[in-house]
Amino acid sequence: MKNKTFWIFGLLTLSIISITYGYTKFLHVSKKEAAVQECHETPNLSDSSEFKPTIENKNKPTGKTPKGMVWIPGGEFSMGSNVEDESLCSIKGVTKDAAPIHRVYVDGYYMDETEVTNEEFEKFVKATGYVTVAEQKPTKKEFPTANEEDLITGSVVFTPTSSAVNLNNFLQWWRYEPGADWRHPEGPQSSIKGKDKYPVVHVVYEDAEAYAKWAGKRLPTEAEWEFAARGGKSGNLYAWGNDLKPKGKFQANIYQGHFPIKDGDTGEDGFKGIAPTKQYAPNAYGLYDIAGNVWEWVHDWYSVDYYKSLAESDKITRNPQGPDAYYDPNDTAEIKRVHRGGSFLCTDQYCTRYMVGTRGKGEIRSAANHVGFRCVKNK
Ligand SMILES: [Ca+2]
Ligand SMILES: [Ca+2]
Repeated sequence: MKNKTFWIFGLLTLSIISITYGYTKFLHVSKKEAAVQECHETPNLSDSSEFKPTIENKNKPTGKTPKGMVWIPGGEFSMGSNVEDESLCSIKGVTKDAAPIHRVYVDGYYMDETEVTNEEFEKFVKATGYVTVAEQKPTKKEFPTANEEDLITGSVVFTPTSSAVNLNNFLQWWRYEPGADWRHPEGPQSSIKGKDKYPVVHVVYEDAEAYAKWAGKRLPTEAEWEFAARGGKSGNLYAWGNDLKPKGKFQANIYQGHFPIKDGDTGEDGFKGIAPTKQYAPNAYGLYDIAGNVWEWVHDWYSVDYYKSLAESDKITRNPQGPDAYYDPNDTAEIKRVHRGGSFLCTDQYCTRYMVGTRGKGEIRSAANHVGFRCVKNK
């Protein structure tokens, strides 16, 4: 990475990377522990009795289901995760922000059956002339201490390491790439030609929100996202059940092999890197890639203790919209909203956020090549 782009990499994108991988506890892990990179274990189901059955609403809309969307009935469900071995090779409690399990009710809604694709996003851009944040030159106003020559348009791209590395420094496998944006996911020399059905990436929260508004939709709340992802089931580890590979078959585009080294991704699940949408079976509600492929922005501010605050109430929380403000004591400088579902880079060696109850988070104006979104619509 060039020196002049290093600072902007830090300012713009440290949080999206760090947060996405839930590194905060990780940084406190000893080098000896962190060096353990090959571990393939099944997460322990903690106390499944904390989960109560999902009670789906019975009413269905009489109107026509919008094209490319599915009806999610809504209802009452147990939200969150109490699994301790979520990631980072048996380092317990990495993502305590998904605990405790708490009871939530959401009204029914339509949801995009896939992540928003390049083809769909292009229609929006053509219709509106919209310019994403990654395509806009950073300004002095936003980065007052930066030198003018360092204000370079671009985004963050995953870059495999040349050899095995200790997983305690994510800067080793991410770079700020000048000219990277949704049309050029790997940098200016790359393109989305022939990738119409791939999820759009390098979109920040406001880009996702602008698309949703144009489409007559909105971003899901975190509760809506999780209700939909669970597919009417309760307490499962994954959107499809409790076995990562039922009958030996992967159900989502995640990462197998040695992370994050060059040629380390074996693509055992069928894809090295990002995949077109709809390559795996949908969940019980007909949603594709709700786990893996790309992270998905949701509406809620990220607050580390939001679930705890909801669980302290003895009432069922109805249609929660997230906390009033973001809060992350481990990183007070960044403004974050929630990401859900994990990505093609999630691996049992480092980040198992493809597990259905777990959470991610991202700085609201930071983009990367593993974050996208899908929308919902009221009936
Ligand atoms: Ca894969
Ligand atoms: Ca996804």
